[in-house]
Amino acid sequence: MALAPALAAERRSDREPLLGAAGLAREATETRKRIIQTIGTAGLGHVGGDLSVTDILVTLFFNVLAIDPAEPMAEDRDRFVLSKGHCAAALYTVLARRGFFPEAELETFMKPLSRLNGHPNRRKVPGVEANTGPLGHGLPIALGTAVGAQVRGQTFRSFCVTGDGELQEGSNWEAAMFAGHRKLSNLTLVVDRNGLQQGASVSDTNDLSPLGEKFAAFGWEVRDIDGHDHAALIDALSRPGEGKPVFVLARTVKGKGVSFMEHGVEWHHGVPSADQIAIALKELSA
Ligand SMILES: Cc1ncc(C[n+]2csc(CCOP(=O)(O)OP(=O)(O)O)c2C)c(N)n1
Ligand SMILES: [Mg+2]
Repeated sequence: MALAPALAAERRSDREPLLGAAGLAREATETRKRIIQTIGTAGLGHVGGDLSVTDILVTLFFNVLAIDPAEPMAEDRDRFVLSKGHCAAALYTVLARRGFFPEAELETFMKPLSRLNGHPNRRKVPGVEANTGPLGHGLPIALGTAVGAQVRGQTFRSFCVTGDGELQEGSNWEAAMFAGHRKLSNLTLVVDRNGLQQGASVSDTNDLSPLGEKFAAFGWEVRDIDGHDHAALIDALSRPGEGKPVFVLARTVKGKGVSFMEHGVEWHHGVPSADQIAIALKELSA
């Protein structure tokens, strides 16, 4: 098989980031408001995990990723896989606000004939790298892109975001083992460590602890951060690994930003009422 031509030394990410930490904080607030409105309109969604992953996604798309909405499938783009595909509303909101498709389209989320399905589809939505939803598949896909880049000498980076409950899926550990073996410094996995899964805490269900130590034992460089701190996220995400894949243990709060949703297991896929939406938007605007 012919190998891809060598790519220009300058990566897309050598361009200036669109937003710094302060701008990301403002963008994350607007994104959270839009997610709540989108889920309210749809009457469906996974608001808790959307709000916990918002800062991670906003930092990736507005600061870190080498991507271009005008050329979503450019060969040298960074690859980003949202493995926790149930949080499609957060991904769509960030993609729309980053310019991949019109923001008004978010109003069609989960409506009949909309391309904004409950789980993201790469054949329908520009900027979606992989079809996800069944938990445990995103990391193996991102791993494959990173191995491909390593074999072909391509310079793009590969990123994946999983949930923490999702890490109970065995496929992740097979991928983690192989990434360590291949010393894939071009691969970064972020876990949205909100401590909750569907209907229960992760620690009560199948405890992952000590999570950082497990990834370190698999040959990963571990960066343990506050997953809502934009400066920490920029630092952890923008540096590739030093001869190892990078595991960003992003400590987050499920339902982050809305007082009555924070840490609430019922908000995994709870849908706010009109009154609750009004309170949430007011809190986020304060
Ligand atoms: C293989 C598989 N099993 C079950 C589900 C149903 N499901 C959707 S989200 C979820 C919980 C995920 O928890 P976590 O990974 O911690 O996500 P987050 O807290 O970020 O929402 C489950 C069990 C699924 N999507 N895929
Ligand atoms: Mg979780």
